[in-house]
Formats: sequence, C-alpha cells, structure tokens
Amino acid sequence: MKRNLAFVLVGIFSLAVVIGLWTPQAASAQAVKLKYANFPPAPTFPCVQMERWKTEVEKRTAGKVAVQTFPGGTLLDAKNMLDGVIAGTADIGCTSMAYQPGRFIVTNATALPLGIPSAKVGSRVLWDLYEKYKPQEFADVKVLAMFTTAPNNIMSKVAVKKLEDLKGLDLRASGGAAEVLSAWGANPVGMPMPETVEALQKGVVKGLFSSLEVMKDFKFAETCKHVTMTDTSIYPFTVIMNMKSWEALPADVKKVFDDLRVEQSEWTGVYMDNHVKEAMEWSKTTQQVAVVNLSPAEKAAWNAQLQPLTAKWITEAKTKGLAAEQIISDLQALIKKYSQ
Ligand code: 3IO
Repeated sequence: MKRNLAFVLVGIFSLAVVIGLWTPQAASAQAVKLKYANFPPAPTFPCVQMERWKTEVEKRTAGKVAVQTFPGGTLLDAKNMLDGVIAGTADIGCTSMAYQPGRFIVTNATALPLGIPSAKVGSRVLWDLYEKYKPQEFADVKVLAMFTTAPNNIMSKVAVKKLEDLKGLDLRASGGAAEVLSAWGANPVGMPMPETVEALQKGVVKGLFSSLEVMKDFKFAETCKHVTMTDTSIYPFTVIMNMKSWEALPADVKKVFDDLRVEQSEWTGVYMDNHVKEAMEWSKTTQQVAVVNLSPAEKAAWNAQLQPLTAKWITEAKTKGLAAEQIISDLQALIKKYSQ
C-alpha cells in the first residue's frame, strides 16, 4: 500500500513538473503576435508612445499578446500607413494625418488655428471629435489612439522676427500647418517629417514649422539656430488597427485595448508637452539656439492673416457633405472644456 501511494505521489509530482514546464511554452506559442508599423525613427515621440503601448499591452494581457514594433518606416511609411493597415501589411500603424489632408478632413480640422494650447488638450479634443463624428475614412479600421503634437513654432536657419522675414521663405510643413505658413506669406514645402533631415542639409528648405521636441529628437538645433514662438496649429496623429486582426482578438484582450484608447492618447500628449520643454532647454543651453517672442502687436498682425482659414475649411468641408459649422463649434467647445 505504502509503495502504491509513493508511486501515485511520484506520478502526480512528475505530472506537475511536466505541466509546469510546458504550460508557459504552450501559452507563448498561442500568443497573438501583432506587427505595429511606424514611420519616423525610434527616438521620436510617435515611436516612444508605440513602445509604451506595447509595454502596457503585454503587461495587461499577461503575455497573451506579443507586439513586434517596426519604427523608421521599415514596414510601412507615412503615406502608405492607412492603406497598408487596411491591406494587412501591418496589424497596427501610426501616422500623421497632415500627410493626407483630403483623406482626413474632419480630424484635420484640429490643425486649424483655433488655439489648442498643448498636446494634452489637443489629444483629448481630437479623441472626442473622432468619437462624435466617427468619420467614414476610419470605417475599415479599429482606432486605438488619437493624439496631437504640441503647438507649432518656426525653426529656421535665419532669424524670423516679423511677417516680412517670412515672405517667400521655404519652410517644411504639411496639411493645416502648411496652410498657416501660406497665410503668413511663407513658402511651405510639403514632405513627411523624416525627409526633413536631408532637405535641411541640402538647403532645399530653410527651416520647418512643427512642434519643438524635434529640435532635439532630429537634432534640428544643429542647423536651425532660430526659433520663433507662434504656438499656432498642431499636427493630429492616429493609431489604427486592421479590422480582421481586431476581430480575431479574444474579448479580454479587446477590453485591454479599448481601455487604453483615451489613456494612451492623453499619455502621449503629456509626454510631448514635457519633452518639448526638455528639448528647448537642451537647444538653448547646448546648441545656442535663440528664441524670438513676438510682441503683442506683431502677434496680432500674424493672427489677423489667419482669419480666413477656418471659413475656407468650412466651405470646403460643406462641399463634402460634412456638418462643417457644427464641427468647428464642437471643436471650440472641446478646447474650452479641456483647457480648464
Ligand atoms: C512629427 C512627426 C514625426 C516625428 C516627430 C514629430 N514631431 C512632430 C511631428 C509632426 C508631423 O507630423 C510633422 O510632419 O511635422
């Protein structure tokens, strides 16, 4: 009897060891693997938020999901992001909506000069706008996050102190930010952010109009020794997922992704706002970058030039059958709400 009991115990013990050894492997073999594509280099903010999302997802799903990240346009570049995600080249993708202004008319309204004061506020405003209008261009994808940059400022090789300094100046910008530059009399040159490095080196452009963390992350402070503070307009971003990949997820994983949507969007805004401060400290103290703050009178003149932009957007959006006036008044109310 005693010997039989010993056999049973050894048997149970062996089984436990075998299960113990095999279960983690079995679980990881079953883990859902997701490819996440991004267009700019790894140290820049869209990729920092991507790595943060990966870490949170892998933690919160306890290994049920493994996210493989592809920064630097290695899987999909900026302009192919939405189509590449719809086609399934990547399961998830992140892009700047300014690169396809005609495709993202509603969400790009956030880039109008409406006074978004920070990336944190911009990100909440953009998310709520998306939630209310659910624009048609997102019908074939699952939206996982929406965030904006901090307000745009001029980074240039030459000092820009008044409107006349901008006349005909070649500055890189896209979408709504490019419209703002045009209204000021500058010459916007459109290209995705990663291409700006070479364009600046070759002298194709004399500077750019975007959020200031790029002074450090792309080392633009090495060539652009001047910053003019305008705090006008932002760049809106979206993170989208292939619909079939989304639908194939277990319910508990879907819940983790859903619960992360607003949190991730706001996290990115806060990261951006803090990183802009850090990057400008670095630019001023180690790169001798000079900052121009416009006088109130000068700023009023700059703002006056931007008056027609929102009306122009409304006219164009109406021809597409959009509730253009309502979208603008919603945006103004949301900016007010989240700025408090
Ligand atoms: C941006 C795009 C890629 C990496 C860092 C960035 N910081 C601000 C932007 C905004 C943008 O899309 C652009 O083209 O200026």
